[in-house]
Amino acid sequence: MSRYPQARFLKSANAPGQFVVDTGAEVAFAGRSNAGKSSAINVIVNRRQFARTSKTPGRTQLVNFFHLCDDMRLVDLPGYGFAKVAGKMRNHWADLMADYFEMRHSLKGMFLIVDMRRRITPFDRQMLAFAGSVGLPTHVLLTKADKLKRGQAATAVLEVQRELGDAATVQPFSALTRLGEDEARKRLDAFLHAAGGR
Ligand SMILES: Nc1nc2c(ncn2[C@@H]2O[C@H](COP(=O)(O)OP(=O)(O)O)[C@@H](O)[C@H]2O)c(=O)[nH]1
Ligand SMILES: [Mg+2]
Repeated sequence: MSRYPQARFLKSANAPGQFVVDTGAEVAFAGRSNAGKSSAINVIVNRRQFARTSKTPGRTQLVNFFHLCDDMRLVDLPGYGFAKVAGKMRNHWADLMADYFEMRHSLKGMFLIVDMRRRITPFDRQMLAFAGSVGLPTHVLLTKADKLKRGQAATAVLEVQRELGDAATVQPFSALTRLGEDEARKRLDAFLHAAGGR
């Protein structure tokens, strides 16, 4: 059963004027493209094709809003293979992200999806900087844990934890084996239900 039985896609936005009404609470999901963000969202929401995996060209460069329950939302942020983005496009992306992080009162936390084998990339540092600039708590899912041996996975978690320090909490995750799904949902709920503003 889905943990969020009413979960549904709301709308995609390419400009701040298109964002959904800024009430209630929302948590943003960010990740370098191909890190496994859509797969992680599908596991957490417990719906197979919720946020489509890979190949949905139209939606991947937009801010996608999903209703979870009551006045609570999950927001799928655009992720780039950072180096590949041409100048103009990257500027548009950076402006859109800056606007989103600065203006959203309902934004309560960020999930950053990181491929455990690649560790923290420049894209991830950029997203951590956006979150840090507005005092937003961040939780890192080190995903694709199934691709590493257990010891290597544990080392990756420790190293990333050490690198990020107080900037984020970190957990191992796998969309394939569903490792870490309960911990991830708990953190998502904690962000959504956190009292007060940031
Ligand atoms: N083995 C493994 N593959 C994964 C995992 N998560 C995602 N993938 C694969 O990685 C690729 C990119 O995943 P996707 O969720 O589309 O990444 P996104 O671009 O960040 O949304 C797809 O081929 C997925 O099947 C995981 O936890 N384990
Ligand atoms: Mg995706």
